Amino acid sequence: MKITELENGLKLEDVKDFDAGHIFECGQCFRWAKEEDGSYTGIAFGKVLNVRSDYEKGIVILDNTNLKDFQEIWFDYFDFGRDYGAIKKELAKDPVLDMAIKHGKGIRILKQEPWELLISYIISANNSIPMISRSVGLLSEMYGRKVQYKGRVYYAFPTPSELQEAGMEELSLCRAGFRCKYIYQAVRMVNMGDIRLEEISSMDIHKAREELMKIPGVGPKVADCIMLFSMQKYEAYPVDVWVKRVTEYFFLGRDVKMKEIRDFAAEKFGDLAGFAQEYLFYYARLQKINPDKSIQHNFLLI
Ligand code: 8HG
Repeated sequence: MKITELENGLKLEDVKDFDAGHIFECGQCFRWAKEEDGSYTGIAFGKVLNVRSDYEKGIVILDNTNLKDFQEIWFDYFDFGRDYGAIKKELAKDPVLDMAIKHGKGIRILKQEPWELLISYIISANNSIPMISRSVGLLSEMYGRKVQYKGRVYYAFPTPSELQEAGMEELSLCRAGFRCKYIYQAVRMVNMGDIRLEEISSMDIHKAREELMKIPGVGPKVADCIMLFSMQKYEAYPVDVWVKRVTEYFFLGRDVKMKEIRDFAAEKFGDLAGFAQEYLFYYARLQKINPDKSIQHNFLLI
């Protein structure tokens, strides 16, 4: 990758497998918004960044950053150290994955922050992506630090100590409904040291899942999302309704229990299950796969 410094940013060339739209709209993150010019602006690690990309030319422009932050934050955040070409090649041996990858070839799994993802995915339970984004945004506006960029105000995701100030009633203003009491409890568990997210990150997937599930509002699916998107547990295969549908529809041909889907993914995709999951999740939502309607299989092979 070639890096050139710009006025208030960086130009990256010879970048492979990077499409800002795929990355920010595949469903893994909640704090990035598309601008009128097609670029995306978001906030992570307390910093606002604007990203535009050209997949075919292999160019990525990062605005509002510098070389130091790129090396310390964004290189890892965008998982630039990983060869997604090799992952796609391996997964595309399966015709269903081949098709899903064609639609989301520029997806990369972001390395997000465990604390932010714990709360975001507690909010995600039985919720839709626009509603999750709204609640995470409101929580940040109420308790997070203000950051300015191009005359607009953005809000960092609040730290555990910033959220400690929030009572149950105030928390309900983030409109996360019944999940607010879980946020309240999770904040306290982390601040009391009952839950240590860095320690959990270094555990194997089974132990990490078990520990995360001690937190109210965290079931196996929420735990798998947190592990995949912030703890580098790439063998996790979070089974939400979309992944359930797409796995049943294309691979299993019948309704099965969650556990059976997880076992199937572990057997079929192994260490790459998490990546396979994200290509499939994005594809299923794009195609609105619904097994209740009699859609012809071939119709979807496009
Ligand atoms: O990237 C995601 N993968 C999976 N499997 N589930 C996700 C992702 N992102 C996301 O928000 N979810 C969950 O799917 C949260 C919510 O339960 C539902 C929204 O469609």
